[in-house]
Amino acid sequence: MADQYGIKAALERLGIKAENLGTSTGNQWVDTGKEYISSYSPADGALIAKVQLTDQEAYERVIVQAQEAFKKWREIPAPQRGEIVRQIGNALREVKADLGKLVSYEMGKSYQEGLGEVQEMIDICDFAVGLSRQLYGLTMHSERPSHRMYEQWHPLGIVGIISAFNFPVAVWSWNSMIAMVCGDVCVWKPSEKAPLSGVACQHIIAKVLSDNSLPEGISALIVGDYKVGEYLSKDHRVPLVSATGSTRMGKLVAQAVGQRLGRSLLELGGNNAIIVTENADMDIAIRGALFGAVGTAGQRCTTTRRLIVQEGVYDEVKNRLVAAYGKLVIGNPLDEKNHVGPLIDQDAVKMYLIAIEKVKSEGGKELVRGGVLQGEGYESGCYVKPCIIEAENHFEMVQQETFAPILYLLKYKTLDQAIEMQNAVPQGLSSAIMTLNMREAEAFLSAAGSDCGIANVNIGTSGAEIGGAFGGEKETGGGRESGSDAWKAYMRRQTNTINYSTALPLAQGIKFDI
Ligand code: UN1
Repeated sequence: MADQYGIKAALERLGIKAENLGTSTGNQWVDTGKEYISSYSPADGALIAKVQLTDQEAYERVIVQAQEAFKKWREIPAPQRGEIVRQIGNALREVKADLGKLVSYEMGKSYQEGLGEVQEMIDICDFAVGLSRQLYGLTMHSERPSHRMYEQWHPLGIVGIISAFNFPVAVWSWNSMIAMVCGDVCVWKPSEKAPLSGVACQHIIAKVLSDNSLPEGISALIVGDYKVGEYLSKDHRVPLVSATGSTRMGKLVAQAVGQRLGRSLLELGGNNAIIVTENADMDIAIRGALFGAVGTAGQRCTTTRRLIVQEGVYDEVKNRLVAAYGKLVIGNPLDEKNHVGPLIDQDAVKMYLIAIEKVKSEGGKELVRGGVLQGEGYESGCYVKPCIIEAENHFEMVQQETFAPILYLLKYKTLDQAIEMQNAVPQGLSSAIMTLNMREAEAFLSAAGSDCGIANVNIGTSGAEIGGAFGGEKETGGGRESGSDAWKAYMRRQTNTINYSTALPLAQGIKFDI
């Protein structure tokens, strides 16, 4: 492994060895004796390290330990649980550069975005600490005299977290930090495409838990593919499974969890659009579209996949975007001069190529040509050119999420048409409008406007802050994670009615005297 970016030292400080166990009940690692999966960097194709797979037996140990830990963790007052999360946030501040580097190297996003991802973890820790004193329930007036009614929120138990490769650490922390202050214990299955980021986080959290003499089982790690994910989704001891990934995966999780009437929290595919009206600030529109489409090499669930442009400004937008794409520098994500890094692996490259061919066969016209980069610096075979394709909204490929930097350019006449196009896809995660016209902006945000979970004005579709509830509608799965009152998904609500009178009046005035 060439080490001009200091990867070796970062890995060492994060506790990553050549071979790592992949199952942890908290501080204790379990040797399953099973095979190891290899984590290769899409940046240079090098083997970073290996991680051992979790088997059914080790999974059992994890769950039994988590059940035990839950009994103790739920007894600890929420603000004290918040104190533990505060310490985790501080530990993350200390390793921000190293963890950001690992995320960048293992997943392929730029180092800046790797740092941003760790910052997102720190932010959610801060949010969760405050939340630990604000797990509010309502009080109600009883219809009966000398009765009191209120609701309280209790922890659920074990929360299973299945996360995707593209945000290998932040999305876990959105779930786990909130779940932890809520009094839940967590079992995390990181993506098998970025397992080292998971192992690194487990080391960080384990130290905080053991420094505070907390029991094993509060935050566990399991590693593997969908089969290990199935352990969680089929397990009735896991009342909530929070899953991030493709719609295909989400449907399988939802079915398995639904089968046992458990709860699932799904954050699945997006097919996000920006509407650019004739009243847009063009500098903002172009910059927003550019980062939205090519940031993380198009591998965010919030990536801008469609640009819906008013016909009067269509040529201007097209020409400026094409010029901007011409300035993009593609290469090693750890080299800060590069804007765009690699796709996660060669399968993703294949999907990208298939999508381009397919959309062209449907009538799409390549404005900025795609293709796979070869030669020095591109040896991993995972680097592709961000491309722009003039297309129509109803094309089969335009209706789908391809996790790659392909931007579809679409034309509209009236805002109603644009909103209709924006909504006419199966997914409903993020959306945006670029306009300085208040009527257009408000129409887009109204009930008859965007049908997405996220709708922005003069901001691209990606880069949401943790303070809001994150997630989307339709095939995006309906779940909400991170800020606002998303915490309620991690708790169970209990309605309590207390009678402090000397009689037993029945509700609804029912008489039942003997
Ligand atoms: C994801 O791609 O799964 O809004 C999450 C964003 C990031 C999170 C993306 N804060 O782009």
